[in-house]
Amino acid sequence: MRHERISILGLGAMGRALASAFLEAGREMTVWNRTPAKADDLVARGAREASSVEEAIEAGDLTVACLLDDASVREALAPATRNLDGRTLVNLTSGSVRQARELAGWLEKYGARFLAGGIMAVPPTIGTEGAFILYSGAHDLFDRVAPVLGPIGRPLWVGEDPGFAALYDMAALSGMYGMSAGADHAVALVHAEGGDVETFKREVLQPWMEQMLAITVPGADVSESVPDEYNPAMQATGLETLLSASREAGVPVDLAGHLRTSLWRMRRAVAAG
Ligand code: FVH
Repeated sequence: MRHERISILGLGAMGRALASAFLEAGREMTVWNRTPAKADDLVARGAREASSVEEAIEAGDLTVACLLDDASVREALAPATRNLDGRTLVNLTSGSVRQARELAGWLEKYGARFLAGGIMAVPPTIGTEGAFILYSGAHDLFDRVAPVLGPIGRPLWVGEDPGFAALYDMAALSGMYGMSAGADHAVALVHAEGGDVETFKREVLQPWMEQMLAITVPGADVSESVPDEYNPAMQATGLETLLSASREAGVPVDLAGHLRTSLWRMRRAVAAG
């Protein structure tokens, strides 16, 4: 089976970035979007516009869905179930582990082969060196389609379980949001106590986060994975000090919800000896 003709369902910010990267790589493209006007620029650059999901699926060796959420994927595919037999669908729409597993089962019922995906990039970084895309599902299918999908970002297979791409995607997002919430909280604290936010960001926060990111990503059980010098009791006390410093500065500790997760893990580690 060839996988060189690609159809894309969904031309939001991400779908358009994906289509654009495929076009630049010389792939034969068919695009579909619920609101047709979003295809104009891609059509001017050589893509073909399908007037229905059925037509898009028929036109591609491989169909990539990148829609708002799981419900929109189900809604878009519902009229096309008869076109799915023998087709390959890659879903790059964000969703939960359960949704990915259920979609895999549903597509299998209609004879389609399926890879679930998670995009570790934002539209402007699609196709750039740092971009990578998580895939889960049958390894033989991944091996076949990975070279075709390469132009949008480095393909990374994370397991046979179709839910794993979503699992790692959501977990990585949690890390990212925790990091941004931490940075928001840090800036709010410096601002509240009259510090110079720009200098703090540039000379303290950024180099500190870069240094720490390299060494402090913990294991599943913090008590088993912390190095000796990373004393959980000291960390728990430090986190409590940080929470009281925030209260003193009048910065809501809700901004630092991630600290409570860390504190909970440290206390468990202390309790476990
Ligand atoms: N953009 C980003 O930074 C992130 C990066 C990580 C991955 N996400 C996920 O990618 C999915 C799409 O995101 P997007 O940025 O393209 O989102 P929008 O620009 O809002 O476009 C949404 C598209 O979905 C179509 N759509 C919505 N509902 C339906 C429906 N019921 N039936 C068919 N299509 C639907 C919408 O169509 P229209 O409004 O233009 O007619 C857009 O094509 C998403 O899962 C992110 O979490 C992006």
